[in-house]
Amino acid sequence: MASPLEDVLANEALLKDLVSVAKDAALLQGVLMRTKEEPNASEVVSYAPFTMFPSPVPRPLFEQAKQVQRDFNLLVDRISQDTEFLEQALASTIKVDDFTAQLFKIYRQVLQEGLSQTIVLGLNRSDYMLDYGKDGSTSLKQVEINTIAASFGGLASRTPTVHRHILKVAGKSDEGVRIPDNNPAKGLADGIAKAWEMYDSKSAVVMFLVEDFQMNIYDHRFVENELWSRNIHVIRRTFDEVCERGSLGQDKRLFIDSLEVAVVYYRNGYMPQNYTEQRWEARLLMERSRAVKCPDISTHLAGTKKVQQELARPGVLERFFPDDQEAVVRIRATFTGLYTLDMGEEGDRTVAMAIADPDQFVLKPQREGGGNNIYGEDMCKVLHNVKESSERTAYILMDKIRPQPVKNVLLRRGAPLTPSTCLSELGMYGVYVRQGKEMVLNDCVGHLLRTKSTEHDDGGVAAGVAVLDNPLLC
Ligand code: GSH
Repeated sequence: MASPLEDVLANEALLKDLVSVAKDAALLQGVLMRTKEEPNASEVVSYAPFTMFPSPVPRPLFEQAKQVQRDFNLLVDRISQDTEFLEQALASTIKVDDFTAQLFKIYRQVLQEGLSQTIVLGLNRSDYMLDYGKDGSTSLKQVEINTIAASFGGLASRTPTVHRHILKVAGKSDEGVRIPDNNPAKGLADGIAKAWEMYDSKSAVVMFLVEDFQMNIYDHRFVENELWSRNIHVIRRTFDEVCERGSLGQDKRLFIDSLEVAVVYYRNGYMPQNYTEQRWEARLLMERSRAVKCPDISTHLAGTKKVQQELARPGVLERFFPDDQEAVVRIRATFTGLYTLDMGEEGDRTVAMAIADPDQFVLKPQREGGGNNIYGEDMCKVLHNVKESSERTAYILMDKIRPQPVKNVLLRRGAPLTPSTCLSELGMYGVYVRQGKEMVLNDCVGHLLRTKSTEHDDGGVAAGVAVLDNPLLC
């Protein structure tokens, strides 16, 4: 796609001048990350990787993504309450995928014990690419929905100011108005604050469940500080700290270091390597507790790839929206082809189809955190190896979405200054709070545009592949 900033991108001398303007603007706005060398110290930090310029996004597709977010919030929330559906959808996956099986074990245990909390808090991000059709049309296609640790809402709240400043210095101030305002940090905090308020204990805290290595801490801090500004006490604890010092008190209230926890906000716990046997115990402890979990175990499961694939089957969305055909149509319009690899004829057809034309598809395991998908020759190898065994049901197959490449400059610590051919992914942040049967909050609270070089098939910002960006609405 032609960028409206093509003249600037071709001007080498200007780009050189803009590099330090851009990096300093990011530092001044707090678009920061800790370094790999010192992931747990704030003594020396760097800018979070970002693009020099915003990337073009058609306004109607941006609006479509915003509008469908409330439907997705309802969908995720309804799936999380449908035990029969989750059992059926994940039956084949949990036989072969240990991670999903562990999550499912906790889910069953919590169900059996009976839910100890009726307040549900969902903070998610639905990610899309803009598929460029052979007829020249562009359409919004969902990549996935992240129901746990959906990140970068904090930093994304500050990047519009950075890009507007860069455009001004580049002599393109007029373009700045096409960058939409964005404040997911506030919206995510609104959701957490609502759940905290409904928990109804002034002295209880919000606990961010964090990693051992916390490079992305500033992203968290924007949300934390929004909560502190409302006089909500926030603590940060790791799984190991919960293992050592967490306990359940009366009525299954969750305590750590003598503090009662009203809300557990998971920014960790979405990958197998986040867990040890003890940490699984800690996850179970938190899930059994009366604290509001974001996400609770059923909402975590609702975000799996297998569920995403099952939703694309005819009639399944209708199950969740029996009286709202319009929501079904809005959601379905964002789906691309999704195919089962379950044992049986349908799964056999999927294998054959993928091997015959690997470039059209992506093979996805049940993993979060980026960089797990399998493409091309590698996909064929994996499928050849697993096609006769139930191991194949650990994956789903999806049509490859093909956005139009755009030129941009990716600014990353230590990387050379050269314009790259890039692809972008647009995410929308969804926030909802439910108590029992009543939805008390359901909103789209902002967006995230991430851009990566076309050299990489897969991977987000946390995985070190994509960088932060902003839409330039056109
Ligand atoms: N633990 C880190 C944090 O909490 O900031 C990273 C969490 C993470 O990787 N979250 C995924 C995500 O939103 C969803 S499970 N990734 C976006 C990206 O890396 O671009």
